[in-house]
Amino acid sequence: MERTFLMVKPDGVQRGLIGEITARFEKKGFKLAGAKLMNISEELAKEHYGEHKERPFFGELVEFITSGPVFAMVWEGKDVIATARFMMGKTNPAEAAPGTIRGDYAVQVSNNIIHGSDSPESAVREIGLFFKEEELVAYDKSVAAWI
Ligand code: FUP
Repeated sequence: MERTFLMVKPDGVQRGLIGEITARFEKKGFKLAGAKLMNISEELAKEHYGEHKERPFFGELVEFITSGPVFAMVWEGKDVIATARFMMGKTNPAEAAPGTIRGDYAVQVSNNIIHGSDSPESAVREIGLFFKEEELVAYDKSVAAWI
């Protein structure tokens, strides 16, 4: 089953949106495999955003993502990488469709609430950066058994 790395950024945590964002992925039908509230070190921030290190906004990006706790998550499900990106909306919230997370809750690109892996390779890399294998939980999720 496919896995992705999602993270509520410091702006989302400060604004009390962890529950709202997590609920969207739960209700969609994806399965939470791991989650933690954590502070990101400068070293981890630079590694995570390594592909942007030559971009003019890199310094601000690292400063922002280390400015307060993030809520890091691993989600599982069919096509979860692409579907989660679709649910997040475009990187620039001004272009993100209403109904998407960024479309509903964000205004500017530097504070766009959520991160999500953009490919299977990124997902493997980012899950490995943020989680130890033993922090990910395997379990059956059968809605029918509970209702
Ligand atoms: P995404 O995959 O949607 O998170 O977008 P990118 O990897 O292109 O960008 C990573 C982060 O850099 C964005 F979430 C916000 C920030 N960014 C800026 O601050 N300014 C820009 O012009 C582009 C991205």
